[in-house]
Amino acid sequence: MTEKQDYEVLVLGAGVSGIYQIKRLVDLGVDALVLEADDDLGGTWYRNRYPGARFDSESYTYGYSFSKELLDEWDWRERFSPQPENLRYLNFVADKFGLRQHMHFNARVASMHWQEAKCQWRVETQTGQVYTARFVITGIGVLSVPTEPRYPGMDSFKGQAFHTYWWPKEPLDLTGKRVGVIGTGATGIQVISEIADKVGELKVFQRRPNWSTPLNNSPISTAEMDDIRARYDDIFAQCAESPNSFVHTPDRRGFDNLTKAERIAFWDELYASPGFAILAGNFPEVLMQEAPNQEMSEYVANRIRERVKDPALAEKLIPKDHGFGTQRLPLETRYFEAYNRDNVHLVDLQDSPIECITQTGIRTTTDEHELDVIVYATGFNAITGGFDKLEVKGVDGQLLGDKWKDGPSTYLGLTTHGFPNLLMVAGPQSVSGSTNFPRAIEGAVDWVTELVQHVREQGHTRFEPSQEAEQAWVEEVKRVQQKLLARQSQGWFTGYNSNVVGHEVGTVRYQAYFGGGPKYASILKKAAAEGYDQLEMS
Ligand code: NA7
Repeated sequence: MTEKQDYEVLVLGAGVSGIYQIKRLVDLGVDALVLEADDDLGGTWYRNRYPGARFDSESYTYGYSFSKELLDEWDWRERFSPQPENLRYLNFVADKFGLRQHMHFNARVASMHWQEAKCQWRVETQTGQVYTARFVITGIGVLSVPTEPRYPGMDSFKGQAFHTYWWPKEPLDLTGKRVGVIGTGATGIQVISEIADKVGELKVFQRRPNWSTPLNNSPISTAEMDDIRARYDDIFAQCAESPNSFVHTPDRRGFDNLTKAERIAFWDELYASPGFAILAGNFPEVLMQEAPNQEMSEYVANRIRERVKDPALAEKLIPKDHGFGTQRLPLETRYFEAYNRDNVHLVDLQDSPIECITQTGIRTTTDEHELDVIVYATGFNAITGGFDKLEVKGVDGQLLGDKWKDGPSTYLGLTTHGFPNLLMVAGPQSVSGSTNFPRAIEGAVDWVTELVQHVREQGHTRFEPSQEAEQAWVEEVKRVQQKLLARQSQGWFTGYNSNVVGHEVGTVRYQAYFGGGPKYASILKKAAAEGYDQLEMS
């Protein structure tokens, strides 16, 4: 029997986005299939198995909100749940709603070509399997393409070496091992904190330090979970009103209306509060204006100085090149205390850059570091990386890669001109890269699904955004980004990645919409209410 190849909708990716997307389509009776590159579902939570991987979002704001039954049945055990539990949750959802039968695994899409005459997409996997579909919806994630440095000799290392994204599935005993971690972003900080007291010796290769503040994780008791369950409506309503879609809302008392002592007392509270309170519950001025940002940065620097015993080492861990919150804020659990341990050593790459990887470790300009394991916590080709890996050919054979050569260009982060019937959940220039991810994608999946329904009901077969609508959205994305102190930051939010050509220092890209969840939701709602009049349909 030959396998069915033609579907009305193909969904790319069985992560957080793809799971909800297929649920909505199946409920509507749409003939749809998910193609997943990996051998199982879960996306980010399937892959990132490194020790310490966990939510920075309160767990109960990360779960899906669409099903009361699901909310009733699932118990979160920690305020910031770890990766194994998160993967278990996504499997629970897929199994509960029978979604696995609508997924093909080991189906890494290599190319997607628009066939105008047939008004359909021709999708081919790396193994040569061909599918066709009227609509394609991507749910390929914002942090799904890991990037490694390009140091000479990387292949010659005789020990174990891997990117955190590819941390081995089989248990890895690090007891007594000499481990090197390159990178101190959110991932590096999680892994370093977790393994510091488990390895023989840990060397952290830091190029630029990041600001980082306590996660303040704690278990969730049964009674607390019952209370959370009773408040789910309020919790999700609170997220819907918060710019970053967390349970934290900015403090609008006015930075200058308080004395410095009052501000510090407030920051002491935030420093001891869970999650992103210190970012999302802070004064908005901290992220928008130089002087408040400097005062806040100095406050956090002093907290680091209190926690790291060696003053010279503390200074090396304090960022000097960017202000607090202007890059993605990693949250930590005893990260700074790790450096007080005798078996943990910071290798400052600003003093002695890496020259090469050798058979036995890492050579810097001044030292030879003998290692058993090298961990590349070196980040991702964020937000647009998943698209760069696909050969997407639109109208008249235009390549999406060519169109987006200098940065993405979309209408609402969901569609792009010249690529009909292509919808992107968590696409570039949406809020998915800049807010609490599941809150953003639920809104996007709902919008996308309702659009597909609308197109079908109107008897149309093709749509794409007008060039003018797309241009207007790109201008809005730029306008908002230019208001933030983060606009020049060397972080993945703004497309920086030293390991990807075209993303190095000095290149500013407009990859995400920073206007906040509530504003974005209202823009989507308006677009739908106005009959999607910015989309050309036929
Ligand atoms: P990030 O935040 O992009 O951090 C990557 C880190 O790796 C950062 O410290 C980089 O230093 C460092 N890096 C990257 N390339 C190199 C080379 N070639 N040499 C030395 N150091 C290097 O990625 P994460 O995985 O930590 O976090 C990504 C998101 O995943 C995170 O925000 C969460 O949402 C989940 P640099 O700053 O470039 O000097």
